Amino acid sequence: MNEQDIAFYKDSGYVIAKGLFNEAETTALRDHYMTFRPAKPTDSDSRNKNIQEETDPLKLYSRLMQPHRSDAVSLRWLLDDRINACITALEGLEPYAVQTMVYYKPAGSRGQALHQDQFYLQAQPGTCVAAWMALDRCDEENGCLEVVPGTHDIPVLCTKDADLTQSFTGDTVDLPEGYEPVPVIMEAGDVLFFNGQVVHGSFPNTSKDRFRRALIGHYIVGEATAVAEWYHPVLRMDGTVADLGISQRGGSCGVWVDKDGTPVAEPIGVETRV
Ligand SMILES: O=C(O)CCC(=O)C(=O)O
Repeated sequence: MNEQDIAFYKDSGYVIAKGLFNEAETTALRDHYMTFRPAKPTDSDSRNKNIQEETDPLKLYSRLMQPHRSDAVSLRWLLDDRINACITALEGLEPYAVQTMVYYKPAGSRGQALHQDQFYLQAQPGTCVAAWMALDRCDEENGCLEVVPGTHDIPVLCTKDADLTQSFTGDTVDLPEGYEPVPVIMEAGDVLFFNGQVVHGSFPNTSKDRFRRALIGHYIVGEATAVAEWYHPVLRMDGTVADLGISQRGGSCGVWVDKDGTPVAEPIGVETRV
């Protein structure tokens, strides 16, 4: 990360580290996750509650959650020195590592409705940071990640039901006029860093035959002393376990109000979806 990257992140809440992982590393990770994959996901897994149709491409390729807890390759990637150096440069302190996920997103699959990661992670104080690594080229056709500029320093917004014909997850947020998602075009090996407030998501993969695989790490800032229960154990970047508290969802959430013609998100709502 150079000074320009850090300035861009401070202004926008996101920045791409181009080619952070080389071609050989990226190919090895892609191959690894095509074999390290659970058998057909079961209905008893609440993460799959919106994946019911036998013909849904996500039935065979639902996302992997927390693979680093049983897989050394995922753990090594989560704690990689390059990722640590980027987040430390962007946030000023070494982060804690709390989650890995792998998205396969085969052709024809739905995306994930616009949301903020901090709604789920509840890092306190501060926020979380995602490292979203493209394992394939990602563009609008195969449902690349989309971010909403101008949302990196707003409160966590109140959530509502998402459109399940477009999204495999059920929560989304309202956006006022003037706030639009923009596609983040990435090559395999690029890593997008974004903070937990940035509203983001993805649209369906409309390609005929392209995967849109991504490896995602979630971190919380070094100032944090608590995070939601799902994200424990919390790891220091040297792999040792840190003793942080458990934070809860709920409480106040952001609602867009008009301030002299400009939409501003104020923490005056109450979150009921916990
Ligand atoms: O990769 C995607 O389509 C969405 C990922 C995402 O929103 C997340 O990791 O929070």
